[in-house]
Amino acid sequence: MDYGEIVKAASAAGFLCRGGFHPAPEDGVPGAAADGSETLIVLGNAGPAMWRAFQAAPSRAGGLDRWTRAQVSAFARPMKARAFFPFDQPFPPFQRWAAKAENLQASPLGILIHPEYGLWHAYRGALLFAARIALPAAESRPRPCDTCRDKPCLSACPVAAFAVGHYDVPKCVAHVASPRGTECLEQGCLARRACPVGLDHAYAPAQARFHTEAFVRAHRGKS
Ligand code: B12
Repeated sequence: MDYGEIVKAASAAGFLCRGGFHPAPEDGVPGAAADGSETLIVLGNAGPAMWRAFQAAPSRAGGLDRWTRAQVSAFARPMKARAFFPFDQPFPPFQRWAAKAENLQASPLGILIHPEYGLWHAYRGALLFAARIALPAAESRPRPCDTCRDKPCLSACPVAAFAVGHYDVPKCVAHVASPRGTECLEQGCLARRACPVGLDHAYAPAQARFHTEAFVRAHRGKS
């Protein structure tokens, strides 16, 4: 099994391979060997490709997470890889894994920023292989936020829910679920949309609305 074959299988299922690494104990990959002899590959989406595959799937009525689990499990099985999902509990540290796999850093909003995709990407799974697979070197590129002088992401939220290192979730949810939050609900988070990086990959309104509604539902379910 080489990285190129995994990239192809992931792409046929609607996902992007987002790099990988050879886990050490401090990476918190459940059940991984402690000696770095195994490989974790991170899977995700950027722009509209995964959304199109999901919309075309007859099983989409079961929801994005269930569809993701079925798609990823189906291609992981013949490769004898163990799959992890960002929505499983307890939450696996996906942002930590993704940051290591692709050499990414967090934006002031807390979301990892990618030099090309900006804030318009997310993670859908990770595969653990019981072999040390050769990986492409993670590119070392500067964090776009370091040269972004005005940081419009930090001033675009109508209820100032974001500050560096802090995200006021109850304030955000209350606004998005209120009549004044219609634009956030229908077009996606205004702070995320204010970022000038990767705008070509921004989610279209239907996808933005789907994720925002899921976010409001998920948070309300817990409160
Ligand atoms: C719980 C959770 C939430 C909670 C609380 C977030 C918070 N304040 O911590 C809620 C429901 C509010 C939330 C909201 C959103 N989330 Co969220 N969330 C998660 C989840 C399921 C678990 C996070 C966790 O506890 N991890 C466990 C710890 C141990 O892992 P970790 O990697 O070390 O933890 C890091 C994060 O907690 C991060 N962090 C801290 N503060 C914040 C604030 C924000 C906004 C984010 C995104 C991350 C973040 O810092 C930690 C150290 O790196 C992750 C998936 C996952 N399994 O990681 C997604 C995840 C972090 N969320 C994600 C996203 C995109 C969002 C949203 C921006 C969009 C959405 N889903 O609608 C919204 C924000 C709302 C908006 N204005 O649009 C993405 C981020 C992708 C990226 N590019 O980095 C993830 C990775 C899910 C995914 N499938 O890709 N989220």
